[in-house]
Amino acid sequence: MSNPPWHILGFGVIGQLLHAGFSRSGQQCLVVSKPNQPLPAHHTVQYQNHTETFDIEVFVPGDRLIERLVVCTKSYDVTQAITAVKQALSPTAQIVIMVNGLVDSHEIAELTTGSVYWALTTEGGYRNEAHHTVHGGSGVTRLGSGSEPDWLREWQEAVPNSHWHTDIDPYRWEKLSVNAVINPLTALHQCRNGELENSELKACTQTSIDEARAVLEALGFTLQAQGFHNTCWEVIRKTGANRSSMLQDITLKRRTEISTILPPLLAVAAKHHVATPQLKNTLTAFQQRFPELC
Ligand code: KPL
Repeated sequence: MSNPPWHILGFGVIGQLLHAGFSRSGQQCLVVSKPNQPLPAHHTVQYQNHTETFDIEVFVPGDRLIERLVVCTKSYDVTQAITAVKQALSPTAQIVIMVNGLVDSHEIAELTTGSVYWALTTEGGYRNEAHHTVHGGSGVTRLGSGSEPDWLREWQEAVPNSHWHTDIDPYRWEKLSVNAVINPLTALHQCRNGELENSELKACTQTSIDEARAVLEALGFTLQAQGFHNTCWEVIRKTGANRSSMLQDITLKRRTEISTILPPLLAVAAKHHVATPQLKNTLTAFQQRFPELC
């Protein structure tokens, strides 16, 4: 029997890069469109040395139930987006949620009888136009939790440098911390990720890294805390040419994911009595500057 097709919910930068990966590896991948937002017939991805165009096959509800769903919407939209396709989900659906920011696992568990997995990626990309994505830098993708699902090999064919973790939580918090450092600073200073290393911004980036590292330590994620300095600077360098997703949102005057990134991290810091003055200042500055995009 052939493998069930993948379905992508949320066709932004990550959704388009994933769709391209599944298509390039010969796997069927349908895109779930938003009501009143029709999708074009194809989209284009500009890689480092070449550009490729991919046909878009749109999911039609009622055709057949969704067995494999990858959700890459904005973090604040996940619950609503899954609720909107709930009727089309198979009772045994495998759902992979791949977003920035913290999403409430309990809320999602109530929406499905299938299995829910979490994925996070440091792949960088940005859009020149709605359906033209520039692959801004290769990264690492981590997935979990529990025992390896039967679709893992196919996923790894489509998404290079993907790793399975029986416990994904430490990596979810690590990624949240990376985004808490990079995204608001790049948005506030309107700079590419790599520019955080220039002399003017380096000091406050480093202080943010130190504070986020202390939060990871307080949460008991020792391995991630120990490596956090290197992890964060490595993401900054590898995605140096990239405009962070938050800077892209600000530029397009779209709601940002700040509410699912800094406040959850600061709440945990407060609970564990970890001082985070730099991160708090960043949040305040962000809220004052972009009140309508928070
Ligand atoms: O996740 C990202 C984002 O922009 O949201 C990083 C890894 C910082 C890449 O830009």
